[in-house]
Amino acid sequence: MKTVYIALGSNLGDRLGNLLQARERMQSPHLKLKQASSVYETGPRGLLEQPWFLNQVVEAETTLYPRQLLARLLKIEQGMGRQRLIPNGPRVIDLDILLFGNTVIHLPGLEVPHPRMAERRFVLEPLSELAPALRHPRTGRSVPEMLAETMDQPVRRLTS
Ligand code: PH2
Ligand code: MG
Ligand code: MG
Repeated sequence: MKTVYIALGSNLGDRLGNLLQARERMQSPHLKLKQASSVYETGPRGLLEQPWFLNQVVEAETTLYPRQLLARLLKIEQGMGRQRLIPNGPRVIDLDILLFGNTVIHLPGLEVPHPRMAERRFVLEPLSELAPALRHPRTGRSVPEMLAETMDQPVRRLTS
C-alpha cells in the first residue's frame, strides 16, 4: 500500500463539476481517496492564452503499481472526453501523479515526482494543505520551501 498525491486540473466546461466527477471516478477499492485539498482558481502556466484553471490535489492510498495507476488516470481523462490537441493547452480534465510514496520513477511517459511540481504554485498551494511536512523525494526540499519561490504566480482559493 502506497500513499500517492494526484493533481487535478480543468479549464474547460463545468470546471468544478469536472473535478468532482474525476474524484468520483478515481475512487475504488484499489485507489482510496483519503483527503482532498481546497479548489484553487489559477492563472495558466506554459501556454498563457487559455482560460484560468481550477486545480486541486488529492491524497490516496493505492495497491496499484505506478504504471497501473497511470493507465487508470489516462482512462478516466479519456472517459471524460479529454482531447489532446495542443501540448499544455485547454482540457476538460488533467490527472497527474505528483508523488508515489517516496519512489523515484524515470520511464518513458511516466516521471515521478512530477518533473514540474516544484515550480508550480497551482500544485504546491493545495499540496501544502494536505502534507505541509512532506519533502520532495529527489531534492529533499519541503513543500513550504518550494512554495515560497512561486508566490508571484496568481492563485485564488475558492471558498466552499
Ligand atoms: N496544467 C498544465 C499547464 N499549465 N496551468 C495551470 N494554472 N493549471 C494547470 O493545471 C496547468 C497549467 C499542463 O498540464
Ligand atoms: Mg499536467
Ligand atoms: Mg497530464
